[in-house]
Amino acid sequence: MSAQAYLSVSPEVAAALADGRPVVALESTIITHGMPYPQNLSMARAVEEVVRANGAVPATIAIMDGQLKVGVSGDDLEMLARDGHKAAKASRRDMAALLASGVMAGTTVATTMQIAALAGIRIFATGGIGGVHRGAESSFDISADLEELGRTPVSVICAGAKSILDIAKTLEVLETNGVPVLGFGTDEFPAFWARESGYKLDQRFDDAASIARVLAIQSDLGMGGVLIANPIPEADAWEAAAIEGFIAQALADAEDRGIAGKATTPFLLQRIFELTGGKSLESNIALVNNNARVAAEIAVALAGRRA
Ligand code: PSU
Ligand code: MN
Repeated sequence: MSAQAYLSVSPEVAAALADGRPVVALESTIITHGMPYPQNLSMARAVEEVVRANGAVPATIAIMDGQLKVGVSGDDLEMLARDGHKAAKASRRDMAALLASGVMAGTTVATTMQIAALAGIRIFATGGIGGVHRGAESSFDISADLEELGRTPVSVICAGAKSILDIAKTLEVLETNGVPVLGFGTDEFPAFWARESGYKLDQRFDDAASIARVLAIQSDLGMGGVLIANPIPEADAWEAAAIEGFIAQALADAEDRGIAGKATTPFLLQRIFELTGGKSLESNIALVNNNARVAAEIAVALAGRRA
């Protein structure tokens, strides 16, 4: 069988793709492992509305019932959000086993990119990507997201990487993997909750049409993914110094409890949520919506170029 045989694309998404209309992929680890219930469900629904309001069709992606599902909605979306803590977190290497067992799983940036590419979707909005963890020189903990960006031709719109990660090393690995990092209205790589990280980018573009032009050429060249870094809106942003204390505390707690491997990112997000009294989640939701808007604008511009 071909990989396509495991794909299950919703009628709405399939029709949009067949007509060459703009589609934006959305990940589901952010639902299952990135946010608590029920805020994760309202976020998942709201972000789809933002994509629609900006002229594209949303395609939330997950692994369910032994299928790679593209365009998860209704009861399935609700189940994913409600029972997400029991669901698996699907990285690239988990896919075959999860398809065999039929276990429900949220898809990470890496896995969502893979499935989007299989379905023919080129644009994907998320919150933040995984990266090189602090202390990676001893733990070797580097997210599979960075490899996937180098190899899979899907463009990811994110708000940078959280400073729970080592941002300098993350940018180095992106360069090694040949991943273009384009600032959207910024000269700096943003740090998720904060608009600035202190690390300059080589490429800046200020509108969706200019980004779409780069993506079209990247595709003509037969190259891999592109990372588009879109800072959190000013009104929802934190000062880097204000969040750093919470991050340091969360990292210390993770070490005390011996948290490692794929549990690390979800643990840190949950601890920061608790330590900020829920405020980190409000900012997280705001930046995801902002990324969905920009992703839809880019998808519309790209569809316009092809027409
Ligand atoms: N960052 C967030 N929320 C998330 C994630 C990252 O703010 O939910 C998820 C994404 O799905 C990302 C994954 O692809 O965590 C990275 O996990 P790891 O570090 O285990 O590769
Ligand atoms: Mn890891």
